[in-house]
Amino acid sequence: MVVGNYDDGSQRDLTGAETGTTYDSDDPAIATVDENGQVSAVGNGTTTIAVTNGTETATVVVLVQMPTDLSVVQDPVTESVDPGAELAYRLIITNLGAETAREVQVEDRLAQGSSYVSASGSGWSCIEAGGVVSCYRPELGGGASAPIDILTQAPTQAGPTSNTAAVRSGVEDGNTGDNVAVQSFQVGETDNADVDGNGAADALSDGLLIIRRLFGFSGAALTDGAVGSGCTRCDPTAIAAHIDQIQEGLDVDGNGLTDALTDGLLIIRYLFGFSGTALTDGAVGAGCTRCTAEEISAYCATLVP
Ligand SMILES: [Ca+2]
Ligand SMILES: [Ca+2]
Ligand SMILES: [Ca+2]
Repeated sequence: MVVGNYDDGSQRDLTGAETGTTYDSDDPAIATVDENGQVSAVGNGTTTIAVTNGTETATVVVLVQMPTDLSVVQDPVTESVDPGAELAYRLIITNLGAETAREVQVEDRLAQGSSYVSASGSGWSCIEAGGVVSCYRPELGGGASAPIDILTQAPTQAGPTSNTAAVRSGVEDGNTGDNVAVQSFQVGETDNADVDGNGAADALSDGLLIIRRLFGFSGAALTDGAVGSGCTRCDPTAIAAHIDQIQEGLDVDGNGLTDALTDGLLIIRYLFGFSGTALTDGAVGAGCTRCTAEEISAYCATLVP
C-alpha cells in the first residue's frame, strides 16, 4: 500500500494506478510489479521496486527465495552384507526445482552398529559425529545433482538394519515426500528359500521341503525325494531346524502366521514361476499385509538367493 503524506497533514491512499502512482522493478527476472503495485516473485535474488507519484519516489528492496524441491536417493540399494564387511553407497542429491537451492544440508544416520570410514562428494563438506554423517554445500543449482559417496563398515552383529538419509535447505521445499531415503538391509545370512543350501531355490526341492515342514512333517516324510543335489543341508533334522528358524521370514503374505496352505503354497507357486492370480488364487491368508500378486511376487523375490 502506498500512502501519500500531504503538506496539510492529511494522508491519502495512492496505491492504485488511477492515483497516478507508477511502479517499476529494477530486475524483472527476480520480481515483476503490476500497475497497481502487486509484486510477483519470478526468480531468486534481490531487486528494488521503485514507486513514483509525481515528483516523489520511494523504493522497496525485495528479496525473493523461490521454493525448491530437493530429493535424495540411495544407490545402489544394498540388500545384504557380511558382518563387518565394507559397505559403500552413494547418496544422490538432486534439485528437481528450477531455482538454485541454498544452504543445502544432508544427514545420513548410519546403520546402528556400523562404523564410519569416509564421506565425500564434489562441492560437499562432510563431517561425522555419533553415527550421523552431515554434509553441507552452499548451493545446488536448479536441475543439478550432486552425489555423496559414503563408506562404512557394516555392523558385526547379524540382523536386519537400515540407514536413513535426509536432505533439506534454507528455503521451503515444494515436495517433502522425496527428502528422506531409507535403505534397509540384512547383515549376515539372509533368510531365503534355499533351505537345502545348494545355492538355488527350486520348487520341487526347497518349495516342497518348506510346504511339507509347514504341514508339520519331519524325518523321511520331510525329505524323501525333495533334497536338491549339491545340498549343504541334507538330513531331515538339519532341514527341519533351519526351516523352523527362518519361519518368520517365510510369512509371505505378512499376516503374522506361517502356514502351509497360504505361505507354503505361495512360495512353491512362485518358485514354479507363477505370477498374477495364478500365484495368489486361494492362497493369501486372512489379515494379509502383502495381499496383491505384485506385493507377494516382490517379497518372494527376496527369498531367492
Ligand atoms: Ca523434495
Ligand atoms: Ca535349494
Ligand atoms: Ca502368512
